[in-house]
Amino acid sequence: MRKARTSMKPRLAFWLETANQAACEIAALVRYDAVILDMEHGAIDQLAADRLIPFSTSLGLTVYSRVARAERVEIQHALDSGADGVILPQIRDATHAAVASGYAKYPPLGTRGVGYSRTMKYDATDDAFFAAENRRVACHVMIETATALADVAAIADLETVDGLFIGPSDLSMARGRGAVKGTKADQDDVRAIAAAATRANKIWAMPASDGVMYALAHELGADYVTVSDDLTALRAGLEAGLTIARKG
Ligand code: 3PY
Ligand code: MG
Repeated sequence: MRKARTSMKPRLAFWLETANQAACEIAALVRYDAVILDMEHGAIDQLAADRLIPFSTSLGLTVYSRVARAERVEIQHALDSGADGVILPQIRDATHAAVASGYAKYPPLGTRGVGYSRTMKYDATDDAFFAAENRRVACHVMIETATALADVAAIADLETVDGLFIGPSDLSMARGRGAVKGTKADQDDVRAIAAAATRANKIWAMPASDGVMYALAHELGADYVTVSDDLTALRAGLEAGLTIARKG
């Protein structure tokens, strides 16, 4: 388990919304630390993910998969393909978190199924592998519903949970504040979740969509932040091209 890193800068991650190998290569070249395959909102299918995961790992990126749903098969696919961890969206409460995060860990800790896949070198294995794999894979639970926020201390305490990932947009909507604006209320939610993770000696992460949220993440000791995604980067690049033409 990684400890909170208050004195260190957060690791930098980007979301991958499409099956774009070049985006992973460019991100590695410009020194991102991690890629998050966005299987919840992106357009990446399982076969593409199975190829992108070892490809990104070979580039030196840490690879997390935000699974489409916090369900057994989605979680097992990501981990069997070799992802370093899963991020579980739309967790409702501590009971839901206990069941869903259990799918990421082999017994006796959890209930992950045995798959004879890439991580098992396509072969049978031994007890030492299962123990090591439980330590290798990270399970980060998203706090983005009002009920998960109410249960955040109990969620952070779960043995099968290695960290918390804040979903500020859904949390703001769920708490009746509409679109996230980075207000004091949004920041107070971040502080509460960071404090729960830190108290439980777990890491936490969040999207840092602007300098204010990045500074907050850094101040509170986030382990990693997301600062872009392949489609936003593409849009910014295309818009930059138009600016050149308009000035000319
Ligand atoms: C949210 O803000 O709701 C997220 O899921 C982060 O992308
Ligand atoms: Mg969300």
